[in-house]
Amino acid sequence: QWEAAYAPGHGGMVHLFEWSHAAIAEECEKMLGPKKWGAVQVSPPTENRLVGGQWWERYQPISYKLENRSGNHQEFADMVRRCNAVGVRTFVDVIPNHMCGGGGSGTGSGGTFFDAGSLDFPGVPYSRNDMNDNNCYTSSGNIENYGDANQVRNCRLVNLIDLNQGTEYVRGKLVDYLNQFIDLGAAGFRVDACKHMWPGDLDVIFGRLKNLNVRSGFKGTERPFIFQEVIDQGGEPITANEYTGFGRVTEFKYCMGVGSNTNSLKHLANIGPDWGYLSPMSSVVFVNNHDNQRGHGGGGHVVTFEESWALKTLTTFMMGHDYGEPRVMSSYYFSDPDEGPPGWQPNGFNGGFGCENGWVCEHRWRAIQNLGMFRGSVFGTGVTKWSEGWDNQIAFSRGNKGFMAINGGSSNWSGSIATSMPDGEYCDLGQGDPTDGGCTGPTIRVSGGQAQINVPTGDSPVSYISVSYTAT
Ligand code: QV4
Ligand code: CA
Repeated sequence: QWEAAYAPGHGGMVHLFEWSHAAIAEECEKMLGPKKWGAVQVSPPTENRLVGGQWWERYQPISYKLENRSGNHQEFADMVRRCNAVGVRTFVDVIPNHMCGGGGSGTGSGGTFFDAGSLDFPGVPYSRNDMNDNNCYTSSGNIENYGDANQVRNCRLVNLIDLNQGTEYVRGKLVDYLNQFIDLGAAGFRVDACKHMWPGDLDVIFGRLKNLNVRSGFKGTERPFIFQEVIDQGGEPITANEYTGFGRVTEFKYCMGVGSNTNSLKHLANIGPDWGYLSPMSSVVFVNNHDNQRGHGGGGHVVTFEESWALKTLTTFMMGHDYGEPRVMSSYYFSDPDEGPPGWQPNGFNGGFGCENGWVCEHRWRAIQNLGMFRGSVFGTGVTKWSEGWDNQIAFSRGNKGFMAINGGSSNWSGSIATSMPDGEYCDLGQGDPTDGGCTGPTIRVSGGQAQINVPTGDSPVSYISVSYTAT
């Protein structure tokens, strides 16, 4: 459950945070498919508690019915089908650790009644016996000390009603919850709050999931791609390594690792296990995520869209380098960290380099939008011919399949750089788009193991080429 079943030539995932199912379906057809991104991570599609429109209310499940502000069951199914049709996989954000915050009662985003005081969720159904309260020994009932693995797993995370994944009944409900997405054609899961569940329970639950759906175009042997959210920045008894036996794990150290080297890109050459990180096969990597871009979930300096220049160089590096399975965050602007998304959806893709009306759309930026094509076309190769310029500039090849140059300096970087690419004239995917046999922007010529580069500084300080996108 470690390999993403990406379509051939596709690579990398984009987190379209808070996008509706209908808007994602359109983005797959107009942008992610043609640009050959591997997958989209979607916000939790299941019924949630209505707290006040904050983004985080979606992390408070009421039932496993597909209905909330992103859309309903039919819209979710339509999205997955249309994305698969253009070679883009869907990864679903799932929340098996808990239900909503304790206290009060009401109806969720799908109209289902719940009572969070008496721990009654008739929409599943779950009741008091399915919860962990009896296994938690803190006085508040919440997690009070991250130094005690038992309470981290059996007590409530910020008062969110904690499910007991140790019982057959709860396991069965969680397996059904995840299998419904596989039936609809989804290809994997971002699993929320795994630090707060016992690894042995997760192993059982993931092991019972169906293979990816043949009727959605999968081979019938592929397992769902599992990546688990475990924030391990050291210093706690629970480690990310406890979870790598049955899926990948989000490598949060990577955010700080790249974020603290924006002015010394050359140090990133061997990022990975040499830095004490998870093995390449076990990790999902990202420059920032929906939590740490707004001060939730883990400390340290992370680079976000607010530092657009650094985000472009680091995202290009992440998508080009061979360590970990990369995820690109696509955000909306906010001034209050609790603030929900704009009340409308992003404008449709028309070849431009962002979105309007409050959406950032990092994945559409000039420097970033063609990275899916690059990643998909260098699959199976490692980093070769690493080289460095004089002013925070790096370049490397991916065997004989691709080459990239990143200009973290303050002036153009031009010259002749060693590469393992074959001779040819290639479309510079960081500066323009491939057309039938050509390119809308500059090209890069490779001859005799040398690439002639001219990487600008400014809006798109990166150049990347692949054998799949020639220009002659
Ligand atoms: C508050 C107090 C509690 C108090 C309670 C009283 O904090 O101490 O007991 O009120 O009712 C929201 C509020 C939070 C509130 C809670 C329960 O922000 O103040 O508790 O609801 O009502 C997101 C947000 C949380 C939010 C949660 C549920 O980040 O703020 O809580 O959604 O709506 C750790 C974990 C890691 C986690 C990270 C944030 O190890 O797993 O914290 N990350 C994931 C998600 C994250 C999500 C959750 C987990 C929970 O990425 O987005 O939390 O699903 O590091
Ligand atoms: Ca728990």
